[in-house]
Amino acid sequence: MPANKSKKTPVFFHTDQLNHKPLFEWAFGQKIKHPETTSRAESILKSIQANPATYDLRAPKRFPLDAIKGIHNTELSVLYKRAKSLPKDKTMYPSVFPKRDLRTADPTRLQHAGYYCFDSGTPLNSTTWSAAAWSAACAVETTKAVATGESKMAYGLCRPPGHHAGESTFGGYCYLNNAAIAAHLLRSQGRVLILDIDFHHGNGTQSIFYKNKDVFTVSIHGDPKDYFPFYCGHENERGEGIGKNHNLNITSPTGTDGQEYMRILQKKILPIVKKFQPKFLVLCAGFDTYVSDPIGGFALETEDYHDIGGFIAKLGLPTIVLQEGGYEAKSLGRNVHSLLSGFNDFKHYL
Ligand code: SP5
Ligand code: ZN
Repeated sequence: MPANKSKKTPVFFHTDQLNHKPLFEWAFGQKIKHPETTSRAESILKSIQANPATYDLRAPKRFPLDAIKGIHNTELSVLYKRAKSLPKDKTMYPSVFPKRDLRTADPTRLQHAGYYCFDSGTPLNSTTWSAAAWSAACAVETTKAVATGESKMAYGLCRPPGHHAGESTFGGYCYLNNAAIAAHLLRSQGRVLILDIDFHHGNGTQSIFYKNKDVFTVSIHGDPKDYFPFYCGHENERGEGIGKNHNLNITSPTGTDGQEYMRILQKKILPIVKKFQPKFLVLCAGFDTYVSDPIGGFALETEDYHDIGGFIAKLGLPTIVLQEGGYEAKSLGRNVHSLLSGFNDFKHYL
């Protein structure tokens, strides 16, 4: 039997990731129930645990301080650690967001959180740092499982998600950029392609690698004219300096379905892979493209994720799959399993 074929897919998750429980967010003046719930992770876990012959569920053991430092300014972790001393029932919702070039801030003061944060949906409490760091640890372990050749593909159940977090900014329910941390670990071994299929533009990842050409960032998303994060993710953002033409934003209209999505992948992603010749792929796997997602505006069905997984597998690259968004908890586990099965059902070794 060809090597690897009988192996299970490594999956990483740490139970401390469940301690972070944002309760509500402010959305244009409305107080709404927070979409980024613990039930999301529980739905995925249930689906993983229902398939013990397919998945090997493990907990990361090492707290990933070095890996985080590889991407993020230390002020961010100083701020998150400061939030650890908040009383259990207290949450910090930043509400003053200064224009950066006009201000300086002190990350040991929680009231200054607004300097680092860019929206009103990403609060800090005593558990945020640990949950975000263990989420990043999942990304680190997933990366290792693939980089060592143990597995062609592995999945990090990263929650909270990461792709909106920048070098020294957080927002969009994201505190640490898990995908950027993964790519940074890999880049000494060769070129890395980050493909972001979350419904929202991966603005944090884009900004981190905007002036680099060894990490190519591509994001397929709802048009930021209408959707979060609004101020970037437009198609004319192509990278800067030596990074020029190493960032690609692909916007697609509200209602985009699986067929249209597959057309985008075939037409836009294949040529990039052919030209850029990455050694690794990091997939930012958001499922808020699902038809009944409460936030996203696309119309993908569960089977479409199977096709996407097959497309990704066909690229033939060692692949690090990291969880991003997806807010209909009851379908999330099923959709994650559909994507991963799509990858695994593709026969690499025939
Ligand atoms: C990781 C990720 O997917 N983050 C997304 C952050 C989106 N935050 C803005 C959500 C605005 C919610 N508006 C609800 C409108 C429902 N019709
Ligand atoms: Zn999203």
